[in-house]
Amino acid sequence: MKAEDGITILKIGGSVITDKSADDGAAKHDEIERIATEISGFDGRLIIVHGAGSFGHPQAKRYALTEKFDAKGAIITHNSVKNLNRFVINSLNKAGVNAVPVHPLGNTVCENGRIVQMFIEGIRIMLENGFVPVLHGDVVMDTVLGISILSGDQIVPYLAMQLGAERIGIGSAKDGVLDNDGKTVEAITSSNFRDIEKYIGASENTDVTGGMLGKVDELLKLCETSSITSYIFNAAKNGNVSKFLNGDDIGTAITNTGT
Ligand code: IP8
Repeated sequence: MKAEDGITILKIGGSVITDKSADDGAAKHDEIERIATEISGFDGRLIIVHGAGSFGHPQAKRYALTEKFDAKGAIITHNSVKNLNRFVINSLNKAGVNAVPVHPLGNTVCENGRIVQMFIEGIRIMLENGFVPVLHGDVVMDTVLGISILSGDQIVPYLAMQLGAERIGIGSAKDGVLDNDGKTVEAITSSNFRDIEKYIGASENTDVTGGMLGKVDELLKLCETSSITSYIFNAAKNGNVSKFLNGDDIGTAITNTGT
């Protein structure tokens, strides 16, 4: 790894590494291990953010955390997603990646659900020293609501802006954003978003943070303020995480080029 290498941010969706239809944490350990092995082949500066899947969404829903403050529910939800993070960290370390956990609960403040502050100096130093920080969707403190649910989908563009990331990949369980015929949409820009928006289905499982539409929305906002193109691709397909990390443009590009 060279210090001048650009930063890559990879999100691994909760639907890829957990059984999202379960009503309590059910991890797909084989998938976590496969993805960890694919990541171990990468030699650049990398940040991983993973979703919560059944380790966060059902718990947040059970305690209605997007509607009201509930301290006990917040702790239960955080502890659950922290367990998933431990599985991810362990598999990455086993595969030879120097992965370290960064729990947003401890370093992030939101206002009405939007990040207003994140202590990222630690992440910067981790990257300089060859560590791979692994963040995740989490419960965080909120200046207005007390606590809010912060999606990994919001963390990714925030970090990309703050750290000037070069490449962003969102590994979901679908072949990118699909059109009405189930075909992958090649590129989404702010010009064609309104047409494509109607195809973007809601998540089949419990998702308190907006599913695919939430992802596209966050990445389009990033495009408006930067020239960073993001790729939404299928991380459940063997080899796709490696392909993305090796520089292939796969899945759907969310971009502002050509607008
Ligand atoms: O799965 C959600 O994060 P996401 C976080 O990245 C919780 O949207 C705790 C439900």
